[in-house]
Amino acid sequence: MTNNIYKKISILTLIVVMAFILVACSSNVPTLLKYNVIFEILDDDTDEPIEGAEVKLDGQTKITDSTGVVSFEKYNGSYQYTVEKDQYIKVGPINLVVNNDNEIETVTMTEDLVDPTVVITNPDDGDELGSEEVTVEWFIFEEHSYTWELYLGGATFPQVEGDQDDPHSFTFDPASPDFFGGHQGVFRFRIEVTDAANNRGSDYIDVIIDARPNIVFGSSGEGYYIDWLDTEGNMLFIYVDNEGPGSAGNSITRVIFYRTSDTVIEDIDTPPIDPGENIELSVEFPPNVFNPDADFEVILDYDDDVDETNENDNEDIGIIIG
Ligand SMILES: [Ca+2]
Ligand SMILES: [Ca+2]
Ligand SMILES: [Ca+2]
Repeated sequence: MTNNIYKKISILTLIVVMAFILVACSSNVPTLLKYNVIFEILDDDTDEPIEGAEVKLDGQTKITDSTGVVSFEKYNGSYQYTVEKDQYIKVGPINLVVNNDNEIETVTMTEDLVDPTVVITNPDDGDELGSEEVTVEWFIFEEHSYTWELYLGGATFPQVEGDQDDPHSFTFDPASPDFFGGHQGVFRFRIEVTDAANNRGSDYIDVIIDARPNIVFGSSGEGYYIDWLDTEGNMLFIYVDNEGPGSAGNSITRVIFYRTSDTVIEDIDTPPIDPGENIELSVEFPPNVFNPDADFEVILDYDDDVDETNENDNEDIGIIIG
């Protein structure tokens, strides 16, 4: 009984194995064969072979020998290739099909020995920037296709990049925190161009940018920076404006009240002020300041927390007639 079962199983196994072999032999299963793909790279003007051309096929890169030849081995399939060589116009990507045979691909390349020329036309070298938007503009002279990159300041990554079809200009606000906000100095704007044959050209300008804030006495709306409202608790109001192009961070506004025989100091925490913003600060008059008039001094950015375009317009003396 047990024997019988084993026999049945082994016969079944044999049938399955034979069936499998039969299927494998009868169906036309393609054998995995590699074919030679041979590139021959020539100068289209002289017909001479180009040595040292970089042929990239399906992600694999090889360099042509002195006869301008390089070869790959590929299975049947469809692949893309490019050919690059300095001072020749890049070729590809081009589609190549391997179908049961070796392939010989002859590629002719066009020489380009002329570097691209770029000229920045705006702004001018030495221009002073920082209080309004600026548009960088440039011309590129190059008979073949090319790409360009604009670098602002000491950046190692381009601010913008494009090719011959993109606008050759870039508009931005130098005083924005994304650019030079809060800073001042000489900054270089540079264009780098690379043509299709990998020739390079560049131009730069050095511009002076002052994108710092400037904290000044603001306005109550009545042309004066202080206000006294006796009905709201004997408060002194001080208006502070940022008339510089950059944003001002936190600062301290110091008020020194002069009394008959001593002084009282009040330091007011002053929040960040955007360019063009006018904020209101308030402080209570200490006792006995009115004797009968109230005399005081106000110093903006007392601890010099904010680097400003003008540090010499931060102090004033006030008097309110009692
Ligand atoms: Ca060129
Ligand atoms: Ca100032
Ligand atoms: Ca300051």
